[in-house]
Amino acid sequence: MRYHIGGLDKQKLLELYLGMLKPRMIEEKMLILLRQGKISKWFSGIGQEAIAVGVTQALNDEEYILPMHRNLGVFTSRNIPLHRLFGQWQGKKSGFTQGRDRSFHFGTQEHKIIGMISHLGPQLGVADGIALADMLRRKKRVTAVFTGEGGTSEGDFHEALNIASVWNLPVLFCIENNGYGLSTPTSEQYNCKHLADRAKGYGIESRIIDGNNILEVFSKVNELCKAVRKRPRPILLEFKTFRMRGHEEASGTKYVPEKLMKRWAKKDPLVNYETFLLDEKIISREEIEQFKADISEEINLNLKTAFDEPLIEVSETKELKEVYQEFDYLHIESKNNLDNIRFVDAVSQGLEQSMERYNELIILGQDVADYGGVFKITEGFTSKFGKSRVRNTPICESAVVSTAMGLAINGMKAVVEMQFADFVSTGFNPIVNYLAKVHYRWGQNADVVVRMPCGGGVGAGPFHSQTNEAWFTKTPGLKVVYPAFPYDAKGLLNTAINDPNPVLFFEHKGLYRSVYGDVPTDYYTLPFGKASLLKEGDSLSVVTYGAGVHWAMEILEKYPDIHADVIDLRTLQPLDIETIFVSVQKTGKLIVLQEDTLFGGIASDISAMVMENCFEYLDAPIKRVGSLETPIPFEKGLEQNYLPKERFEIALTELFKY
Ligand SMILES: Cc1ncc(C[n+]2csc(CCOP(=O)(O)OP(=O)(O)O)c2C)c(N)n1
Ligand SMILES: [Mg+2]
Repeated sequence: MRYHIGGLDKQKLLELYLGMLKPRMIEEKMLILLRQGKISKWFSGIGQEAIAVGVTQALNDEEYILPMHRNLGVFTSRNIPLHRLFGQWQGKKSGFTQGRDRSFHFGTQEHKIIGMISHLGPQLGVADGIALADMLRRKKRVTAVFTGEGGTSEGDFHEALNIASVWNLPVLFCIENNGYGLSTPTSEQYNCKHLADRAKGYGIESRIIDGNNILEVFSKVNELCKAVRKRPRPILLEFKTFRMRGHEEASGTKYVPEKLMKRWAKKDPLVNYETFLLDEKIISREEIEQFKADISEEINLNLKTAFDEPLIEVSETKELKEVYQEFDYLHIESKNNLDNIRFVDAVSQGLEQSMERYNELIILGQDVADYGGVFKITEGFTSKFGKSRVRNTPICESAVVSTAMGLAINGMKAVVEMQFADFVSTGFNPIVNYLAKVHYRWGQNADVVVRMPCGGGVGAGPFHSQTNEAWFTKTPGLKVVYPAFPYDAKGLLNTAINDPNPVLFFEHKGLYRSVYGDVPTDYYTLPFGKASLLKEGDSLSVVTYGAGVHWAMEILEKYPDIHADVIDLRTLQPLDIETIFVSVQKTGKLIVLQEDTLFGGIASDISAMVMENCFEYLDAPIKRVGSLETPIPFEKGLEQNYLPKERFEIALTELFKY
């Protein structure tokens, strides 16, 4: 291996050596502990240390770095106290996730390290968001993000590179090409010569770097960092290296040809560099022994601290509480200056006034800029707030949601407009796995609202009509809002944007231009978790939300004998179950109406909760009404047959007569 010292001084040369020595020694210790059954799983980065260490040392401490599962060198280079790392791996309190997530699955704002989620790809879009926030604040900073070559096959990789290119974001995309993704060799992973060549397709620069040569890694990345800080842009780096151990220790390396192993063993980044330093008389054998003894002592002392730490205390209340970031709801009253406006205008007003309120609130979505979005909710926003805050995105929901997450990590707020709620399926992964879990895992909030124009009755067929809230009410960590009236839509959207937690905000597009209401012209908020009682009666209780509210009210008009409590849930998570209980205890009969297909929807859970808590009060079996268990058909008659309005009428009268 050839080393070029360039302008590096002795101190830097030693820093790079020690930077690699420490993670190597920690890993060697971990392998012993693993064999002794003292730790559970280990993903080895032995042989790849030069990349993590070289890249981290090229960044400034305030620059974010987003490592993967083999990048121990990132964590040690940012000087995390070792007992905290060991505590993390043992699920101890001194770790970073309070026993809630393992290995390198954590982030720490203190060290500007944002760890991965198992799904690999979202990491890349998150880096885009972090870099976007830096760029909007005109901070001359670089963000570095890692992926394996296997991870580059995920759509997220392509989406994130494309976004970074279109927006010219200062991100270093670092591919560690170590020959294998689990047992899959590169020949079965991709079909181009170098992954770096892919950069051309996205219109960005790339470099191929010898990932086992610490001086090459550091010097080249250091140069690139300087260049990117000066002129922000994304760069794709392919580090050629090799995975010297199994995917994780248990899975072995039987499938790796021995010849390859031998060839790469000769390129060990630590051994070669050490030899070079000795040959050049930059370091002596005695010094090396001393360094090793010091690190060994540090490891042992810190291991003892971690092992001595008691097991984490289990508290159900604490676990439940920390799924969400605490949010002090601030109630802001309207000043009674009312305007009769449509649902769609109320959403637009709420969004506009929130944009005025928070100058670090960013709107992301397809066609949301000058075009104003397909429903025209952001029409005129660019002239008021500028294109940097009202951002058209390429068609890539997953990386856009991840970008919003990155904005939140870097202290901003984001609203993502799904063009249609149906398309959230291609952004599903980061919502349910990243945004929903991040606060519980390591205390980072996801200050993101995803707006979801949803719902049927508009003749739009199976891919533009779904009301898919049940995909999200199932997932702890998300809040789900579903207003039925303009007044609620505006007040709840304002709260959703104030709330630092991830909120799925459903807007029924059938209501957009058909429902009018009196709405205060100025800013106000409404609380989550408070249903509204639209109508009071003692015959039975109707519980519903969204378009269901309007169907129920319309049908009840036809039956003046049925005196119903009509409860509009407004938010599904949190759910105002108390209001439902109180009503059922009064009426003794409950019918729950939802637009979504019935099975697995919120009506089923409400029904179960009422059964469990109000059984003695019930005078009839609870009725649940939802759409037919089919995809949503497009033709008018078929769609009407699919939707639950008519079935609701039958069920309502049956329940009344029961
Ligand atoms: C979405 C998803 N698919 C599959 C996996 C299982 N898995 C975890 S790591 C990995 C291999 C990744 O290979 P690469 O990106 O090359 O990284 P390396 O492990 O080689 O460092 C696989 C298949 C996963 N965690 N997430
Ligand atoms: Mg790999």
